[in-house]
Order: sequence, then structure tokens, then C-alpha cells
Amino acid sequence: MTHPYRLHYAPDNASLIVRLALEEMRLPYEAVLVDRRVAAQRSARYLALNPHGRIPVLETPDGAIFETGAILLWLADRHRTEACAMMPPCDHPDRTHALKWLFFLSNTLHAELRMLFYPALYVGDDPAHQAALRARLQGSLTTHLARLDTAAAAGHAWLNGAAPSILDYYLATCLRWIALYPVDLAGWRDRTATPHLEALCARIETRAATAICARAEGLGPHPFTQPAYPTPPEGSAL
Ligand SMILES: N[C@@H](CCC(=O)N[C@@H](CS)C(=O)NCC(=O)O)C(=O)O
Repeated sequence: MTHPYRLHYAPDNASLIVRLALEEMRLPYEAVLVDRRVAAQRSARYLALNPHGRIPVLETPDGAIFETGAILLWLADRHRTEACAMMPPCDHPDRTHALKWLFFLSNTLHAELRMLFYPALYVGDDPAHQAALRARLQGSLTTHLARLDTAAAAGHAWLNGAAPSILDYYLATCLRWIALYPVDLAGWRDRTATPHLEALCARIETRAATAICARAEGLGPHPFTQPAYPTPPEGSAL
């Protein structure tokens, strides 16, 4: 490897969150396209890195890591500096609370988004079943986001704080996706109901890391406050 890290990515996929964190931490990495147009995430080569066939994977000198939350936490712990601490350290009381909300983002919010985006994987091809699943998910996502808005209003350093955290980037990217995907449901969510999440998006959008990733993946000038469908220089989001 020419760089210590190789990020296997597709534009506007979960790999974007890892890319944002790598850029925020100013870590050198190589971005390796997973071409979704040919389902490269299910190629033997990719499955050797991630047997689940999901994007992202980060190759590191310690081996390949899959699962977005695990990669983010590993990077934040491995590369914490005075200037860039994207997760509270293990011996800090804030760690307790940052961890539970990080796992909530990963296990619940992100997992439910997968069901919203790929309903056929969960209830098959019947459009009525898919519509019922999506309606339930829209309800639960609205509740989750209201609770996240309350957490984002509480003045924690690790969520909507002065300096970006891995939770900020994870949540802002989920909010971006909710605004855009699935294409036939786009725009269903009332963003004005969660003003602190809007503030978080606005804050994250000012970061140099966001501008770099937006350029690399064709996300447009306002990827978090006014999300638009990506026009990536290579590869495809879906
Ligand atoms: N739990 C996984 C979910 C990753 C995930 O859903 N990745 C999507 C792209 S955003 C994917 O690989 N989709 C293609 C597929 O499932 O075949 C993580 O957090 O990394």
C-alpha cells in the first residue's frame, strides 16, 4: 500500500462518512472505487475484505475493517490529537454518552435507513408490503430524529459541538440521505422540526473536509443543508 489506508468507496455511500472523517483528521488515504454498476461489492475480491458485501471497507496496516461505526471509532481513537479529537477518550465521562449515541446511529438510525432504501431485502417485492414497511419507518425515523435533535441541543462537545465529531459526520450524512433517498420518497421529512440538526448540518458544511469530499464525490455546493443528487466523477451512488 502506498498509503497506510485504502478506503473502498462508492459515491454518496456510507463510505462518505469515513472519507469525511479521514479528511477531517488530515490522514492520507487511497480511495478505491467499488463500482456498484457492476455490483463490485459482491465480487470475490471485495468479499475477501468484507464477507457481507457492503460498502465501506477501510484497509489498514492492522487488516481490513468493515462497519462504518467501527471504522469511525477506530480512526478517532487511533488518531486523536489535541487539535482533532473526534470522540471523547476512554477515560473521559463524555465517552459513555458519546458511545451510546454512536451505537444508536449505527444500530438503529442507519439500520432503519437500509430498510427504507432497500425494502425488498426485508419484505420482498410486494409493493403493498414495501409501502407498509416504509410508512412504519417514516414514523420511527421521525421519532429518532426528534430525540437526536434534543441531544443536539444539549450542548455536548461530541454532538453539534464547537469541533466536529464522528457522530456529527455520521448524523449529517444520514440526514442528507433521508432528504434524497429513496428517490420516490424524497423530501418527505419536515426538516424545520429539528432545528438543532439543521444547525449541525450547517456547521459541518463549513468544514474543509466537507468541501474536499463534495468535490471528490460530486455532491454539489451544499451537500448537507441543500442536498442534491450526486454527479460523481467516477462510479455511481446506486
Ligand atoms: N452496517 C453497514 C451498512 C453499510 C451499507 O448499507 N452500505 C451500502 C451502501 S450505503 C451498501 O453496501 N449497499 C450495497 C449492497 O448492500 O449491496 C455499515 O455501517 O457499514
